[in-house]
Amino acid sequence: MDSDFQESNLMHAVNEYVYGNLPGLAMQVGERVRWHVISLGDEQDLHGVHWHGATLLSDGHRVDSIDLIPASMKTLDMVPDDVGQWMLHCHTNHHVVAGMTALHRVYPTMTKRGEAVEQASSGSRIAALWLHFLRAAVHSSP
Ligand SMILES: [Cu+2]
Repeated sequence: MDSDFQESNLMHAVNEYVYGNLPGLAMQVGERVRWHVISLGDEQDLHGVHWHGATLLSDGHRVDSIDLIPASMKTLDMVPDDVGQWMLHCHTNHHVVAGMTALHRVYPTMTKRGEAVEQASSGSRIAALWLHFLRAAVHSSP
């Protein structure tokens, strides 16, 4: 079978969700967030993971994107400082076109009375988020 045709029938997902529909990537300003990112698959699964709206520490380097080769994992630390809804996605063109995007939401820190605080004191908790970057065949009804 033609390899381009095969590729056209694959979706590229983050935790099995595509096109920004992955729930649960929520955090507060100033919170310490640890991201564990994993690439599964074969030589087709070379990912360039890019976070918008924040930077991360990876092996002592301040980054907003990383390379992720197949069968590998990286751990990165983030302290978000901008409220908003931010995209994270793969930079490999045919992956992002086939769905490899997600959104992470950064909320303001609230006081007990529900008022937003400009900057949270860091270190309140560490949130661990796991992301799996993989592709899967499109299933269709017979
Ligand atoms: Cu990718």
